[in-house]
Amino acid sequence: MKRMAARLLVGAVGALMLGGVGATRATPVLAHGEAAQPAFLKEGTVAFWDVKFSSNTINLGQDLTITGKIRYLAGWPNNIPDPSLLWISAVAQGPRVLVMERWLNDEFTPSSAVIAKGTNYTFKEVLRGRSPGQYHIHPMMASKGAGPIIGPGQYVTVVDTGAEFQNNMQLLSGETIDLETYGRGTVIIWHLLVVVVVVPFLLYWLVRPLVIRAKYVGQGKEAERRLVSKTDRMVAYASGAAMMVLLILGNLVTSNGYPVTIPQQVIRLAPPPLPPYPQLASLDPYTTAVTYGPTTQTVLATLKVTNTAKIPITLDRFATASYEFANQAAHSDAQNPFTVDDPSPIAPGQSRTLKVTMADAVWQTDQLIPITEVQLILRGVMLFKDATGAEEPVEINAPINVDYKVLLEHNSARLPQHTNAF
Ligand SMILES: [Cu+2]
Repeated sequence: MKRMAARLLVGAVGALMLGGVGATRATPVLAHGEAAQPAFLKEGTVAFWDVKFSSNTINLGQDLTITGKIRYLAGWPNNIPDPSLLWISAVAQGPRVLVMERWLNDEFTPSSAVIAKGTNYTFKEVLRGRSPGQYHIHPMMASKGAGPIIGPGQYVTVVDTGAEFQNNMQLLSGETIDLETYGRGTVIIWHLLVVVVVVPFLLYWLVRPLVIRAKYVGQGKEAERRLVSKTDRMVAYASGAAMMVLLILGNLVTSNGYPVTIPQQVIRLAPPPLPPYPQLASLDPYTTAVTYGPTTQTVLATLKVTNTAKIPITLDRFATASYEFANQAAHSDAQNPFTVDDPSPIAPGQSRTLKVTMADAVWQTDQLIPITEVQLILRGVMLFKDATGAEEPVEINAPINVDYKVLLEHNSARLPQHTNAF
């Protein structure tokens, strides 16, 4: 009896450990792990700019609107399937907000949207505060084949008003339900019933000493017969039968309880195209040169720009991953500024070689330069602006020349130094 109790204890600990492995979460990293995503994925897929949050504080149950512009880059990485479907969503630390509305190109898009690379879109999403606290929230473009691609995030505080949060919805039958609590009792009861069948089955097998069973195999055919006993078979049949009864019962109870249902709808909406952006600038891809200095964390981009508009233009911003770098000459308060060697406007028809210097720690801290990847490329959108304020996003897709000599010296400086004092 004592031995049996010990075995059960070992089994229970084992079950807890198995459960624990599944439940273990990665050590929290800064924000949402954007830095851990490979550069080709975050820079080469979707560029975000003009992302705006309507507020940084909302009450519980109140709405927040995120708007912005995106481009599915034509230079989409060739190791990811071409984009075809988009589901607009948001990232927060768990289900802290609800997505109430999704809009693409000013079209209400409650379903997945048909999209294509090399295309610009505008988006809007309405989020509702669901649980009080402060959360880092990003717009997210869940793209079939590429996964969730997140845009610039911001901290949002959901203020506790003391009221209980409700997510009411009227059904087609006229009945109003609260999605927060609807069917909760049913879910709990069915989970418990399954646990009643599954946990004893798991414990029954977990208490078997594994090593002794492995020894039977080593001892040959005669001993092997002891691996699965008559009782083992009975337990398996009984558990299987109990599970079958539960499934049939579940089906009957549900179809009787909810006689009128419709299947979940699969609708794919192609948004109306955006009015085209004005043609302001072209970049010569063959003379574009990008170098990166690892110790100075500086990207130097040499771009041959031609003004294809009828009025003067300037390079205003550069959008890549969830960053929007801005020309210091026009944005003195920019969070991620860059400088242009000649900030004066480019005249219509004129071609000029611009030297753009982007000195920023985020190149390294957010691993934006794909030093360890097979495509050492800078990708994103250069935003050109004319005197009227009109803008054109122009894609850049240029190989990066990393100063490896400096990188090697930088790395060796961090290695333990040899001494010759033998
Ligand atoms: Cu975040």
